[in-house]
Amino acid sequence: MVLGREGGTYRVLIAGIERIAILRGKAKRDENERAVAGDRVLLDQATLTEDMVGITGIEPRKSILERRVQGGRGTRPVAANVDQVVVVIAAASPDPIPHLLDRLLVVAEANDIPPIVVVNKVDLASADGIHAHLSLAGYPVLETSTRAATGISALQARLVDRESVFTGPSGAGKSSLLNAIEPELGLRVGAISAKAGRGRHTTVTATLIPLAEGGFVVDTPGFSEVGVWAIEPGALDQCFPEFSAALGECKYGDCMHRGEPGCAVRELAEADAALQPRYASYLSILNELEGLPQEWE
Ligand SMILES: Nc1nc2c(ncn2[C@@H]2O[C@H](COP(=O)(O)OP(=O)(O)OP(=O)(O)O)[C@@H](O)[C@H]2O)c(=O)[nH]1
Ligand SMILES: [Mg+2]
Ligand SMILES: [Zn+2]
Repeated sequence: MVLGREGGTYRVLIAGIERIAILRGKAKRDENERAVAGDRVLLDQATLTEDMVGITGIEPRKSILERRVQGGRGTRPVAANVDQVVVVIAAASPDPIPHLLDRLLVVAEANDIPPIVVVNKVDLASADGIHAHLSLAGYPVLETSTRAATGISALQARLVDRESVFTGPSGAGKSSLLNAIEPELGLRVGAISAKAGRGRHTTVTATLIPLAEGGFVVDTPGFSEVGVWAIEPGALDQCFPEFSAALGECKYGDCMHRGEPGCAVRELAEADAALQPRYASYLSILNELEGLPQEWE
């Protein structure tokens, strides 16, 4: 299991022990076959006794989280085999922005990685608004407070034996939650970490942190900046689970669910007030996607 990469070397976990590894042979020649955090790799047995273990190949990935290369030339893998995205938002301080939450959920959906939502800081305000916003989407919504020490074990149970990427707005309490779950981590808490992190996003790859109970968390602060860019506009509707009953029911097969006649998605949204903010997020992300140069251009 690859925990992370620093330049040309990898930190890998072999039978519970962390070792340094480098690519060898075919794995080294094939530039596209770069291993990333979360990859299961094949090792050269003969190198197990050496200082640097040889990686000879990468096992097929069950999922891959990708980020756009700066300047828009293709994508680059960030983390492999991610099982779930944990979207952390605060009930207050900073106040939740439903549209930002929806963007993060869309990024997870577009990468085919199931998300869960954690509403932290419930000691400051109620999570009812978030529950209402997501009532029809069907995502698990947990409530936590690191201050009041509530909901931590329920979140911890969700992380066991899985690889989870934490994402969410700065100040929501991601590092605080991880520290509450795994006190040995000693992650930096406070607004400063975001600023320091932002500048490094382009160069630092994701790092997997092993959890004592089994499982890994990924501490890339950049996931929220992976952005919605890689999504084909016509596939955005599939990133909103509550639209599913209406998909395929529109009058036009290529309906984008804006104002087209006979649009089943729009009818669904107009019939149910609970769906309207999510539909508004859909429209806003759609406009954004169509304003950006596409991958095939
Ligand atoms: N009231 C309250 N404050 C909290 C809670 N959890 C974290 N905080 C505070 O919120 C602030 C931000 O917490 P962090 O854990 O650094 O937030 P983060 O999501 O990691 O932020 P970035 O690293 O900037 O993305 C800190 O001052 C924490 O002490 C909570 O449950 N309740
Ligand atoms: Mg943090
Ligand atoms: Zn439609």
